[in-house]
Amino acid sequence: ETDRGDAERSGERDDGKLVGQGVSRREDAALLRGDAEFTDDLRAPGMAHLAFVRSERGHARVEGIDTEAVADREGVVAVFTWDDVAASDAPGVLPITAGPLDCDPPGHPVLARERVRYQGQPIAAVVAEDRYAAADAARAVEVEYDPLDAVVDPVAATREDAPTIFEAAPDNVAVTTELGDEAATDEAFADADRVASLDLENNRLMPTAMEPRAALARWSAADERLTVELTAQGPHSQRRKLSHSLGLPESDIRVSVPRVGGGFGHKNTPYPGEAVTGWAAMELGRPVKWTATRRGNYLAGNHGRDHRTSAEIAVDDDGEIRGIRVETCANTGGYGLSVGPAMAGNYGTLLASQYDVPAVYCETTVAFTNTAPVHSYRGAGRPEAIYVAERLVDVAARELGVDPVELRRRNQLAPDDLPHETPVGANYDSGDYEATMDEALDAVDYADRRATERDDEGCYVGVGVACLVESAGFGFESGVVRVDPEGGVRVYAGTHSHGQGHETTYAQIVADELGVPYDDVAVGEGDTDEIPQGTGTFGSRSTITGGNAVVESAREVRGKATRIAAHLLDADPEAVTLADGTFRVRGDSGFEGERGDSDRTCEFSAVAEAAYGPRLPDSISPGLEATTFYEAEGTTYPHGTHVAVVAVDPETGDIEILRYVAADDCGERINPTIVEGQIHGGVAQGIGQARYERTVYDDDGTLVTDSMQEYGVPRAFHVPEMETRATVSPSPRNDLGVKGIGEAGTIGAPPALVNAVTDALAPLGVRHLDMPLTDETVWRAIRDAEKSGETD
Ligand code: MCN
Repeated sequence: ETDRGDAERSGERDDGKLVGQGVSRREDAALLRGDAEFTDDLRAPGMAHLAFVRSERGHARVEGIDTEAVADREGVVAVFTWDDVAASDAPGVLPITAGPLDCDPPGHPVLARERVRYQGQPIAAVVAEDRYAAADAARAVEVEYDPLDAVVDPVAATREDAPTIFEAAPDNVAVTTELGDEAATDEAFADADRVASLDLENNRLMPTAMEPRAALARWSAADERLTVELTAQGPHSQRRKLSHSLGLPESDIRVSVPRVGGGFGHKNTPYPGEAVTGWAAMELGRPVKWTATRRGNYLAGNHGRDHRTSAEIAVDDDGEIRGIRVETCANTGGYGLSVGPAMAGNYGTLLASQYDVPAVYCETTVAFTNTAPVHSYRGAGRPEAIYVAERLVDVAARELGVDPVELRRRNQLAPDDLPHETPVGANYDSGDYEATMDEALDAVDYADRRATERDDEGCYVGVGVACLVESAGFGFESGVVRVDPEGGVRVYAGTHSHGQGHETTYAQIVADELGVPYDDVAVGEGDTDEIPQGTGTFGSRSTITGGNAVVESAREVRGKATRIAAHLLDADPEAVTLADGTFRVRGDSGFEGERGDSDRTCEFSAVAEAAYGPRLPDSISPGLEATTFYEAEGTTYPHGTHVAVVAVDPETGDIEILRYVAADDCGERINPTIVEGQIHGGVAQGIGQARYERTVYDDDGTLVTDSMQEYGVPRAFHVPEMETRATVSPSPRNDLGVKGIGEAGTIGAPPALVNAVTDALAPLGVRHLDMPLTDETVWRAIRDAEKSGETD
């Protein structure tokens, strides 16, 4: 089914191809009707339920765990602590996947070993006949703590007087990384006419997927095999992590991922919850299910961002950017040993944004603190980097007294400059950055907006522009195209959609490539038994890697199917074409079989049947399927410009977003409607970061914002109408010409909004405000500015 409205808006192709059309998402009907199955919907005969006893302390020695009182309770099956795990064959520790660190801390134990390092860390697991009995019993387990001093701020954690979190890292530094040439950058700064500087905080966020994490594990004694159904962004990487923690070979584990209600990066890392559920199922020999509560998810699910940055930009009076110098301290929490430190280390690669900056230097210190682990949250380092760069450009423009758009224009890389290697190691592939920016500026009538300082109600009006580049396409991916004897096509990929719509877009890609109807192509993801290996969905990588993997497999299947068809049609394979599921012999082939005509046809289903039957010639092997392990020729760099127009009420500090325009370029768009949806969702989350979301810990490591009452996730009415525009610069680094789009919105929105609000308040002398820009923050800034104006 094609939604013509969307398709027309997005420029439907007239060559009949599905790629490029706004086909409606096929997964939505089941999701909207409530028919889709999520992990918590699953049941297994004899299933028991697991609940965690979580640390209520941010930092403490665990002196005793009194499980006796609950062990005999009705319905309680077992209570486990670290001692039980240690007595089993399982290593019981999560893998350290952070890349090289400057220290050698112990891995995260699945149940606490003598010490807890963040509030919410699992200490014991209670398994009971039902979920309520498990939760009640977990609450009744008494833990005796010897409290230790805690530190929650990353900068404070690196000070000499800070409590030590891991003996292996006495200074609490996980790793320090440098990017770029320090000496060359210092020189550029010394030579430049001016230097503008900025201290800023990238606020800590808690990913709030609608569905909390969950797992259902079954141990088959007969097969000696563990099956875990869970919430994840990549089944194969979860299998690898479980294999590590449980001491089982990967081949003895099947991971199956049903529908997932959002991930945003936080369902991609190893956790105690899933590992302990698997371990308990093996230990008890019966199925065990665990579903995190919202509070449990907030306490112990990975968080995102949390950077403290001092940044400087060197510019000449004519507006040429000479250099960018950045020092960042990133929080990685109590056990940030997964992607967090690596992500924080790599974030500097995008600090040049869209500009030709000759010298960039970035030093990042990643610090342990007594907070939940910090890892990737939608954007994973890119929003942090672009926020720094785009705020710096605005501040520099203000100091030079030039229009921020003109300063961007003066320094933007031109299409002919690409490919372009930045001083911090990014290698941009393609794009017309200025044209994309102009799309967004035209849409908001930039010049008019800029001329308005206050509206009729007395509100300050501001325009904020943010140009962005992101990197996408990491690692390999597998793609299988399998045709059954009846002609049904089944596509599998190692990625896993958790809201992105792969079932629709992969079917579009394969239907085009194979020449069969869209409805004949089914797409499956998420089962390690269906597809041997995979990397997963994160970093806006799926279309680039999974999409191109299924294309290559479809091409191979089409080639073989054409050879079989040629045999059946008694024709030269070169003369056989396939469209809409029918093979035809081209009339001008000059090749005539015994039927003597050129209108010979054969259905795809007949070819499929022949592939598995006796009609196959000896020269062609049976079967009709292909597996591809695909790795892109290089990273792709999607880009865009987001523009926000705001009105700030001086009486209340309220910000009204009058216009929000996102012009993005993700190369060839497989499905413009889905692309638009991805931008909408990302912008909504970016607005959340810019305006509402603030994670607060007390000094002792207690999470204050541990529910949706305290944590400001934007509601529908907080998200304005937004408009999307597109430019298309195909990536030369993969056959589909695609780049990623899953994170652009979260990258563009925070700097666009902060630039807009600081622009609005510029007449008052407000230069910078840290996110979130709550009404109170803005109101105080206005009041302070007015007061100091009075004093002046
Ligand atoms: N697409 C397209 N044309 C392109 C690029 C993408 O049509 N040139 C389509 C894709 O085929 C896919 C969607 O857009 O249907 C997103 O594709 P892509 O950019 O490849 O990103 P991934 O599929 O790898 O998704 C990851 C990305 C990330 S990193 C986060 S975090 C995120 C996001 O996607 N989390 C999400 N979008 C989300 N959307 C939902 N609903 N829920 C989440 O948790």
